[in-house]
Amino acid sequence: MTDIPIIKVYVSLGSNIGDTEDHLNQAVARLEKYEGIEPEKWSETYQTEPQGLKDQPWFTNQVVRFDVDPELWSAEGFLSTLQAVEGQMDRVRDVKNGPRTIDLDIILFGDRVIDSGSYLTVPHPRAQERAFVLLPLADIEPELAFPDGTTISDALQKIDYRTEGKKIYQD
Ligand code: PH2
Ligand code: MG
Ligand code: MG
Repeated sequence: MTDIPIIKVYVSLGSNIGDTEDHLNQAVARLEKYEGIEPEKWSETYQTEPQGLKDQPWFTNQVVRFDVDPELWSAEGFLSTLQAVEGQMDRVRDVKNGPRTIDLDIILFGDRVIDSGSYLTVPHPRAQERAFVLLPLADIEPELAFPDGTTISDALQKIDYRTEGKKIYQD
């Protein structure tokens, strides 16, 4: 018997409606109930300027690392569970990039590179451009490199952003 190693899965959590911190905690608590999904590391939470659609409330963002059992979960299966939790939490997909009670995005699924069309792309195609993903990721895995070799500090050097305590400004 060979041991199949767990997969480190980094998930970006975001909320900009209602009690945003509570929504992030609730999402992690719901995911933890599934066999083979264990939250392992939590970043700080940040208040972040909206990217894309500007005319909406600031977001609370966080990155959480889950240890995932690959015998129980494929990346697609894990994504459908994230979407199920979003649905349980009254996420309504109306305005693209608009306000949401909870958004759960896979940033990295181990070192896997997946492009299964529009359903799932891993690593997340915009992760390296978003300070609200990179800074929380650096809290929990400062030395992390994306599968293409880009480190968090490489990516942060290429974008314009500024911080004020736990606030992240990015146009
Ligand atoms: N999510 C988006 C679009 N814009 N901006 C911030 N600051 N945080 C987010 O989580 C976010 C966003 C689409 O999912
Ligand atoms: Mg998103
Ligand atoms: Mg999403």
